[in-house]
Amino acid sequence: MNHVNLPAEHPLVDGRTAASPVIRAYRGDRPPVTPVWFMRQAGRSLPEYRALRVGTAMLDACLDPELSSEITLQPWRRHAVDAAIFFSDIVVPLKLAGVDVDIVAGRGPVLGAPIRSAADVAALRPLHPDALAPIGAGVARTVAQLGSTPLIGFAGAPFTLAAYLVEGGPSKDHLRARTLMHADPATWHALMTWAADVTGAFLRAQILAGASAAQLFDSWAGSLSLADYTAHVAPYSKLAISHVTDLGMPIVHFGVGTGELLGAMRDVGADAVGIDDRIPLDEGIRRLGGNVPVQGNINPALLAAPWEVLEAHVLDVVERGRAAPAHVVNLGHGVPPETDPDVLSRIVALVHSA
Ligand code: 1CP
Repeated sequence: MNHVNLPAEHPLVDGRTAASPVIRAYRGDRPPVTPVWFMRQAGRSLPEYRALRVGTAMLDACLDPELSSEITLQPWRRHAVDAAIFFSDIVVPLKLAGVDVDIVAGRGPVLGAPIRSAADVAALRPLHPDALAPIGAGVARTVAQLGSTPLIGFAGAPFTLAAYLVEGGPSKDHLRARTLMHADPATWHALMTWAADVTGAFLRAQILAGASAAQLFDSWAGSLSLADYTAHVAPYSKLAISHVTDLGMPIVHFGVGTGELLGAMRDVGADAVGIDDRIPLDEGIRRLGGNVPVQGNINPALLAAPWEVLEAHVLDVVERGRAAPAHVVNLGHGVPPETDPDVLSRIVALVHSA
């Protein structure tokens, strides 16, 4: 791997994480023990998270390096997962670029005003690199404690960001964004190019500060047809990824309900693909041609089922994952807030012994 543009003391360069099970698996080299981490492993399922967050708004927590680092480390200490994922949010770089966005408890990202017209998009400002200093500082504090466990940096893909920007907040079908790409392709192009540059810069800051892998979340891409995805979305995901390809870390690409898009999502430049729980993992592996490392896909609904039911399901996921060159066990989507954290610790032990 070529890491010439990473600092010599980066964990991928100085020997700490390059041979870790997660990094090996993302590169298609199956490690002896199957690695596991959970999307949304930091957050409301942990009492220690809820205690730390009292009195601090979500975005303020993301921009406080001490807090973001501590919250990132909590699930790693508790569950012995094989990777930590940096505690932040996909809308943080939008906020840092001056967009009026807040994360409303129980709802998600909400904008002061939606961004839909050519004039709205023209008023968007670039993200000044200095604004990313709290992100780099949070990442650096975190990797200083993680030792040989890799930190995964992440960012939202341009379409998922546009789904919030155009709608003005969470939506079910992301209909306005799906209309805009056809109704006003020039404005769509300008918006998606801006989003790709801002989210790419956010990802780059995390990698340079010490993250050893990158996950691009196109959570809502599953609302798109393959034709729309290929024509109006994939080029901008590619542009976002182009901000970090010179750094040589592995990239995972994940979306919800993307069974029809898996190959196209890989083709934007991903080393590994995350698969949600709507299709069996071996079917996803087959659709990817059998030669792509995968991540997934425990059904989050089963976290609250009796242990025997969940245990059989986890072992089935591990078994189906053997059809891929390598497999990182994860959920099909994030940890539900009401999850008993001890269940997650039990899954880690089970996967490691399977
Ligand atoms: O106060 C709180 O605790 C708010 C809940 C919360 C948390 C813990 C939000 C609001 N974001 C986060 C952290 C977060 N967001 C992480 C942390 C790292 C980890 O996984 O442990 C990550 C990776 C994200 C990324 C994110 N934010 C995505 C992509 C991943 C996914 O779940 O699909 C998306 C779509 C968001 C938007 C968002 N932020 C928060 C919420 C509730 C939402 C979803 C809203 C919606 O349904 O549209």
